[in-house]
Amino acid sequence: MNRDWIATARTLSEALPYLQRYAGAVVVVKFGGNAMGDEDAMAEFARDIVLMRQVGVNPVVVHGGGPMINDLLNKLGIKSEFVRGKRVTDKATVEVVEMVLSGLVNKRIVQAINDQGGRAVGISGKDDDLMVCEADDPELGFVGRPVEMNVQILRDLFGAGMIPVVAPVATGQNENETFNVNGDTAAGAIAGALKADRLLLLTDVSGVKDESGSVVTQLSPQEVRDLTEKGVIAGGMIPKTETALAALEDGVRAVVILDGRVPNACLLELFTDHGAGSIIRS
Ligand code: X2W
Repeated sequence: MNRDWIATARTLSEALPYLQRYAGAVVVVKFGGNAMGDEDAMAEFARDIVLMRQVGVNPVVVHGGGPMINDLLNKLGIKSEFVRGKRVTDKATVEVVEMVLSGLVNKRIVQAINDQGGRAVGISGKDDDLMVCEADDPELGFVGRPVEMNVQILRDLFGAGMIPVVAPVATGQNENETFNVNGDTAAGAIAGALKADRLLLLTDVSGVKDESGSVVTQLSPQEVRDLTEKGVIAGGMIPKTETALAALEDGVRAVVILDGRVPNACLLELFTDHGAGSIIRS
């Protein structure tokens, strides 16, 4: 018999304890704009999500789309800048953010999942008041910090066999307010409110690195704080590790920061002995 088939059957057999462990689990997957890649990579990501659902996991996809927002802002001639990893968002910008995230990016992911035989439903933080925000910092304009989460809509969608795909756009506490929420922040708040078993932050780096530049496969919250104090965790990694620590405090069991460009990154993490990226847990 062909060796490849024997290896495939063995891989499936070895996955059994993981499949049993994650049956019924809630897994929140943050899919960043930089991790999205081309159509093939999108189809592969979608396939992993559909497989998760097929084996009894309840996945929620929370997406970003920073590069896609930049593209449309450039075409419209609207200038944009980031302060501490967050986009300064005026009235014109928040309209573009909502169009791109709730429209283009959200529906692209929904379609990719449905093309693989899943039943994805695209929503934003506005739907059923899933995520209600207040202004994060006056300097940032319409950037939201989640203050109230209503995750029943996600549980209803799980119960109906659906896969929720959430754009990080939220409503405010006053009428007619729209907030732009950092995708990692939104994924952390949703994972926390659901007390998820796993929060997977898919990005374009291989994980949290130590002083020598090698990826640390397991870290405690204290180790994260120490590496941050030493300046080893810096730049774009800071919002991710901050999200991770906040989510753990809210009751998420573990957070994994991993490279979404690695083929089948989610499956590698959940269903193999190997794991992927850096896992942070108490
Ligand atoms: C982000 C929302 C999208 C996002 C933005 O405007 O770019 C803020 O910065 P990635 O692809 O995950 O970076 N919001 C407040 O987070 O996209």
